[in-house]
Amino acid sequence: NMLATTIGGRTFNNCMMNAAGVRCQNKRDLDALVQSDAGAYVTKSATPQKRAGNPSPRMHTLPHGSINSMGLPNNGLDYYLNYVIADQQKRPGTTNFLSVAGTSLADNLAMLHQIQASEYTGFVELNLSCPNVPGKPQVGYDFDRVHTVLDQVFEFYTKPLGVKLPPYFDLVHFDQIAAILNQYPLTFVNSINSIGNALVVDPQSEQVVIRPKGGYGGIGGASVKPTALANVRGLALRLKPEIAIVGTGGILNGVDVFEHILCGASMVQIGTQFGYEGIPLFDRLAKELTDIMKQKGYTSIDDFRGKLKTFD
Ligand code: RRO
Repeated sequence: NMLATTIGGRTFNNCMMNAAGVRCQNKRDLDALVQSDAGAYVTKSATPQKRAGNPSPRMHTLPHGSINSMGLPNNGLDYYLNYVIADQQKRPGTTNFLSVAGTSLADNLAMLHQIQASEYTGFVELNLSCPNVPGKPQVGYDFDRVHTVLDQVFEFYTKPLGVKLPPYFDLVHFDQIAAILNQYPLTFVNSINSIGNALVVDPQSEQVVIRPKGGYGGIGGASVKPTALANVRGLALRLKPEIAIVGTGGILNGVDVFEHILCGASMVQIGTQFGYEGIPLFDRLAKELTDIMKQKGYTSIDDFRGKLKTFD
């Protein structure tokens, strides 16, 4: 199987999956992903209790992507934890991703204690990069805070864990975040979340396009691909080899997947384009990446993963 990948000793028959937040909020969405060609699914980031999220309109389509300020609408941890446990009983041997995004350290620790005590054996993606909860800064931009969170998490948490990071824009920040992450037994790092707190203006109506936060929201889709690739590559070059990279951002076609893998991704996630295209996306991307690999004579993603060439 040409598209297979391995993370933390778990094998996935396809290196492509949804990104957290998009079409993964309820059982119907998740069942559709289970039936799809995706190699795994990730659930909408959970908080301890159900949340309605921010007022609408809270997502807007752009010519080259999307802007959102959803504000963490979700069904609460119990809902997603019950789903992934039932699924692992139905399909033993498969691994999926349970995303959690507490709006406080206490909430994250409480959720991880509950997951640790449960039967769940799959991956947890700890979201340190939600840009859209008013008054709650992105943890991933506060390096001391990331250190504190991970110190407290790994005091007790022993199951496979990864973190979802915001994009970084300075090489010194790649150095700083990698130096912190390398101190912990992380299974993976997922880069990037949306480019937070952007502002889209409609000149015709002279208005912002989404209601929350005065129109500020996170950008996803085609326009974030160069930032995503820089982050995937920047982390791949700095993290210890035991930490796999999940590449997210700007994937619309097989070429985009190929580029993420060249930059070091072992798995890729698709958010905005999955929102626009739905389940058929995964079959299309699998065909497109397979065609590229065949043209180049590659038989596995390990043949080119992380092997991007530079001039010096
Ligand atoms: O729900 C959201 O507003 C949201 C989250 Br938690 C996130 O991590 N990234 C994003 O773009 N939106």
